[in-house]
Amino acid sequence: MTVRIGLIGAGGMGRAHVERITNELAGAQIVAVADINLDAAKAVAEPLGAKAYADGKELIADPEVDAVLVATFGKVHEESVIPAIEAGKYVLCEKPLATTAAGCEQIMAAEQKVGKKLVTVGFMRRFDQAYREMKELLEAGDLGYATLVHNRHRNPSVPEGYVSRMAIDDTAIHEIDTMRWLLGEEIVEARVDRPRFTSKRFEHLNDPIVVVMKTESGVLIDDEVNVNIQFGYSIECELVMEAGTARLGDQERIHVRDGHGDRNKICNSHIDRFHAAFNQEVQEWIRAVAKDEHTGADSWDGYAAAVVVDAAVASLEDPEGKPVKVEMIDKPGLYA
Ligand code: ISE
Repeated sequence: MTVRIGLIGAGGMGRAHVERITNELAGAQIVAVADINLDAAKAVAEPLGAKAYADGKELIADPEVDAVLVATFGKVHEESVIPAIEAGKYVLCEKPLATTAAGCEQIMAAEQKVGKKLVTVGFMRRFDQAYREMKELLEAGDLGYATLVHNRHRNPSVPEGYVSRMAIDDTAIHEIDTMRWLLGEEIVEARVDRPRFTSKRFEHLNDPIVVVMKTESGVLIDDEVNVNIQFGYSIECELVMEAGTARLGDQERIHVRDGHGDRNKICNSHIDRFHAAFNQEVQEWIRAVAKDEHTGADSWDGYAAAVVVDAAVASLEDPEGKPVKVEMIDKPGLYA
């Protein structure tokens, strides 16, 4: 079966998904593209012989669309995700699932009504080979349990429209999800520390910051979010266990040693750094949809990330930066 996918949102992320589905992955085809800017939708759709829509809801209602890929701005995710659930179609929604916990709860309510998990949240690091090996190593238990995790999330620069809370709801949200998944437990508390800020930032931005989180069992997680580091896109993670540590390779590139030094090329964005992880994520989603199965992070994971984001943002906005407890509803049975 070829899964017929409708893409909502023809921006950079959406176009990167079209490229991988069309040229790199198996089992699916883009049959429709929607964007509030109809010309942008047409520019992506026409070379593929796909239909173009200005309204995502029309794309969702199209009987030739089997599954929906949502790559619009986080603030408008609910307006595509909920109608797709109501139409009984599988959805791969880029992170965040919604920008508020209430939005995520509405999405979970819609899924519970249908009685089926249809939503996958695009937390692609769960599909990264190195993170997967780290999780396997931890779960094998030979090195004991986790005590600490150190993370560094660095972007070369961000545009002026990037505001301080985005360091958490747009950037650190990846570590928030990855840490819950890696450790297999919830984050219960978050605090934001502010070091000396870089002169490379726009004046309105707190940058860098360090998000410090604690899990149910007491694992301490730190996450340096540093979004104007200039030199490139760099993700680091070190898991500390009782009798050993595991560290992620820094870049998805070869290592060269020659007369100029010992080095690897530096990626510039998440799209190249996590190229293989995105491919793996979308390929597993396509296979799962064809078998009428769910895969990847579910709506509960989207909700859990949103409530940790809320706690961290509250600490960021507190002049004393006090730790804030994460408030969570009970997990609905559908996500058990
Ligand atoms: C972007 O949306 C991402 O998802 C990237 O992984 C992250 O590094 C970046 O800060 C975000 O803006």
